[in-house]
Amino acid sequence: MEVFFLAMQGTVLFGINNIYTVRTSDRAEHICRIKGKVLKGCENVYNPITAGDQVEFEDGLITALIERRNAFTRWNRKRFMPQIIAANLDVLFCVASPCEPPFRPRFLDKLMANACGKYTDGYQVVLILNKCDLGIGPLVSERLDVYRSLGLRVICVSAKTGMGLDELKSYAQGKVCAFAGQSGVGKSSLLNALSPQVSRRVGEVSKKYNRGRHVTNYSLYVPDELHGGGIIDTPGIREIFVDGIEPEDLILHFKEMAPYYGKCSFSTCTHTVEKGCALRKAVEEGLVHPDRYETYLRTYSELTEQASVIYGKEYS
Ligand SMILES: Nc1nc2c(ncn2[C@@H]2O[C@H](COP(=O)(O)OP(=O)(O)OP(=O)(O)O)[C@@H](O)[C@H]2O)c(=O)[nH]1
Ligand SMILES: [Mg+2]
Ligand SMILES: [Zn+2]
Repeated sequence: MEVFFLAMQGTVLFGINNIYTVRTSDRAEHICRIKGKVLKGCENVYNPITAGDQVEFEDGLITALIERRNAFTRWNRKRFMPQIIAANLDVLFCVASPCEPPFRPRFLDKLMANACGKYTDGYQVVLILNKCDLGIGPLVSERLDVYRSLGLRVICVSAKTGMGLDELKSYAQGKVCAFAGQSGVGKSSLLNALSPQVSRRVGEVSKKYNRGRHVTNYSLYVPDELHGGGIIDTPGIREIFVDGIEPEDLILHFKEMAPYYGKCSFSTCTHTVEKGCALRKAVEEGLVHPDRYETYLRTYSELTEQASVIYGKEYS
């Protein structure tokens, strides 16, 4: 007798060593591998499938990836490929802490510019400042004000004391949200605090180096059974390299700089050194924060390096 398996559709909760746990709408979980060597549409990426992906599978084999609505990705500089971190999001929570590990605004600038990359239509970016129980110093406070002035929503919380968690919870409810950020800022602690049924491992921040220990090593989607949506916890990022942005378009990914696009003396202006550059003038006049512009310059130079590797393009 022949046995036929019907193709089913489900959401990827997590994958470890190319073995994926896929959840169907009846809440059953299925252990699956990818059929064949490479899944169609997943060529030239570091990892074909991630938490939040929708897939078709049959008899424990994933046969197709359903086209993503969007994804949070980053450029894997070692492998020269994009890395897909979380898929099909409504919200990306960029998580930071005021200290332990230190607040790194340039990292956040890049994380947020990256969040507007090519895959990322249609998700909100929100800044979560965790560990507020440790106090917020004046420098951190000043940068938070800069972010707020750009229209970015900032939610101050503490996974430890529970402060601000109601606001975070009500914002997240019914949405697919992912936590992204440096190691040790408390992404897994926040997931544990918001989803009492979960107890993900959390790790001490190294006293010697004042940074996290990269405790989480794979993305995990925890669906919210009651309200729909859910939370994706992701591994800490040491350094973020933006993915899917052409160097000449980078200016459009910094909200306050975008209005200067096309306003410079030269139409090919890279906004790095040129005379008659409208963005440089805005920085000089104090209309654009110099530190954010510094992030632009560094990211531009990384992107041109990336483009020269991928396409053999040369930028002056
Ligand atoms: N004081 C304080 N400590 C916190 C808070 N949230 C988390 N921590 C601590 O910060 C450390 C790191 O927390 P994790 O949740 O493992 O951080 P993570 O961002 O998931 O780190 P990776 O998985 O390595 O990316 C742990 O020692 C937590 O107990 C908080 O709100 N306040
Ligand atoms: Mg973690
Ligand atoms: Zn310019």
